[in-house]
Amino acid sequence: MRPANEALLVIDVQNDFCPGGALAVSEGHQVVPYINEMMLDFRHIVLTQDWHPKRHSSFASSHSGKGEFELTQMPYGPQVLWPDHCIQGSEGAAFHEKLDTDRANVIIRKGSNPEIDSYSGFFENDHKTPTGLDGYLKTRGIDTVTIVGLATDYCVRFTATDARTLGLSVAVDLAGCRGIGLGDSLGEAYDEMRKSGVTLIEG
Ligand code: VGL
Ligand code: ZN
Repeated sequence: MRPANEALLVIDVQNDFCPGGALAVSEGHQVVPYINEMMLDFRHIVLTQDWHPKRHSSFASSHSGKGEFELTQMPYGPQVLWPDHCIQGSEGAAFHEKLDTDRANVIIRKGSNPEIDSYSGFFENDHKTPTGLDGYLKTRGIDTVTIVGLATDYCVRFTATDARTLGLSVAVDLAGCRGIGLGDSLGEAYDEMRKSGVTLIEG
């Protein structure tokens, strides 16, 4: 059993990021048995859930003349435009049915503000507006996190680098992650995570 200062952060293991979903990550569902097994080893477990209102500004369908996976400029910086996904209350936003959600101590929902996307479990994409997860971990005496989930190159990456910025010790276990892969997004994610002091555990 891991000590009480450690938590497992399980990022966005939701139907829309699994094969058949609106923003399917190839082999996304394969992380589920691995993560269920890992959860047995941790005293603190946090799940994040991507949770968008309809017509969210990160959806290509909310921008006329823009296509899915195109880049656009938002007031807070560049933003990839995604297919509609993880709509609040939809089947696509639900956790994968085999994920052992009963073991979670807390579920952080993110991406609910229509004007701004939120990849990280800690901050919205303005890198300023907190979700409250930092406060949760600090008040529970947690200073070390292991991160798994979907997708390696977006929500896992930004959760990991924000955790480092907040002073946590961070490992990403790649056997429990799968990526989207737009251009070199995966290579860039590995570089940025390494540069910020994240330990990458090779899958
Ligand atoms: C994610 C793109 C859009 C993720 C969420 O979970 O990595 N990616 N929304
Ligand atoms: Zn999203």
